[in-house]
Amino acid sequence: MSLLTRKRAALADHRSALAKVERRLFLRQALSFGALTMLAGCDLEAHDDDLIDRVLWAMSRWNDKAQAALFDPNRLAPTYPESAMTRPFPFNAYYPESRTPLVNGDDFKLEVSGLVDDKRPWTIPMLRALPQTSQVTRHICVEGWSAIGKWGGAPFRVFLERVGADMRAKYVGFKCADNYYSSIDMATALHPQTLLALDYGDAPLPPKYGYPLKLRVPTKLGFKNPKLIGAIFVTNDPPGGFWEDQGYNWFSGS
Ligand SMILES: Nc1nc2c(c(=O)[nH]1)N[C@H]1C(S)=C(S)[C@@H](COP(=O)(O)O)O[C@H]1N2
Ligand SMILES: [Mo]
Repeated sequence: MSLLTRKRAALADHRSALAKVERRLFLRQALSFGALTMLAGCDLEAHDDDLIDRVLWAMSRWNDKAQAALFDPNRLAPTYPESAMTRPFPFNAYYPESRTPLVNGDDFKLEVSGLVDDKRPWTIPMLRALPQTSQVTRHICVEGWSAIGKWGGAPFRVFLERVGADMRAKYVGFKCADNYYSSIDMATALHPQTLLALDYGDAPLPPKYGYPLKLRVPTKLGFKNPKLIGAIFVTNDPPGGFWEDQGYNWFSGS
């Protein structure tokens, strides 16, 4: 290989490392440009991948803390008139729509575990008996699209109060029927717009939008809105998430 070819190859490597960086880092929040420039200035070699990885994870953890500190528990996400709803509302998951699991609502039981007083499972009628509300908000996906939808259900705060959740715990985690999983910080769980959604539009969620239960969090990016929820737990151990564990920033406020 000529020197030029080798230099080009090294540069291509470096570029793909930076592309990875961009994919991994949270795009909408203040990303430390200086840090990126510093990394870009390094003479990156293939064997530095591990180091780059560790630096990026550390930056992302720092970013989580900054976002948590900046999060205003009373600031509301914008709401829209029903006429602004995107029709049809897009479907997205880590698989095609035809593979959406069909959950049987009749024998559905939501499991509740971790730092809560009452671990009794919840049926759909029990969830519907909670005070219901609805909102029209914008869903923003990291994949580069956003859409406005209407979700109805119980304020998640009310649910957490009913199960006697330890509100000083750090995280609430979710497990889904399609093996997806995610988690949010307690401040966001208690935010007035965070909904344990049972409805899309004015009807029960269709399977593709998460039947029977979805967490609608308008203050976070789409991937932190788990659909097809089967279990909820309260914990102080970082539960991570399907995309979060692959490098998407964990806090991911929108
Ligand atoms: N159970 C489950 N929830 C999920 C996902 C998934 O693959 N499985 N994908 C997430 C992502 S990336 C997005 S953008 C939204 C899409 O929700 P929608 O199909 O209602 O538009 O669901 C989120 N919640
Ligand atoms: Mo997404």
